[in-house]
Amino acid sequence: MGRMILLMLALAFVGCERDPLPVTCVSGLVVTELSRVKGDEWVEIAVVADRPQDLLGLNIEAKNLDGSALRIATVREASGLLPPGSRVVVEHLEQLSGRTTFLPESGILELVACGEVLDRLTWHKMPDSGSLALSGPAPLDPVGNDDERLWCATDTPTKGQENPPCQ
Ligand SMILES: [Ca+2]
Repeated sequence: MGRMILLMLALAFVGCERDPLPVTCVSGLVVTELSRVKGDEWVEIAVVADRPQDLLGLNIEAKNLDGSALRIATVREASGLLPPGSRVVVEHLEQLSGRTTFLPESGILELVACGEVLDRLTWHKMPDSGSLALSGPAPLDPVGNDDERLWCATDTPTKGQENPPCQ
């Protein structure tokens, strides 16, 4: 019995060494706004979990509508615990992914943590300036924000703040 516990402990240590991601996986996030302004691409994320979340280890993945050209931006620094209901902006997605551009004009964005897709969003036309924003009163959940009619292009982004209703 004692030997088995030792072995399990050893495996646990190996696991820690190889896996830089946190043991607790971030969850309960939805995308509320995104911008593909060249050199300053960002995504606004709302915390809809019932407990605070740290974005460390979150993968933000973008690809074309046909699934090609996958780009992955990984959050490698602790964000600190973000309270339920708060909004956070992850900036410079292009730099985080090691590319010059990140978000395609039409495509798919996924928030992925520990292999689980927390939210998936599809769009067919994102402007080169301003942002694409979820209409203010829209339901903040991973399914409720899927309807493209709830999203609108805006010249006045509200980075880190609640979105106004689409006009
Ligand atoms: Ca906003």
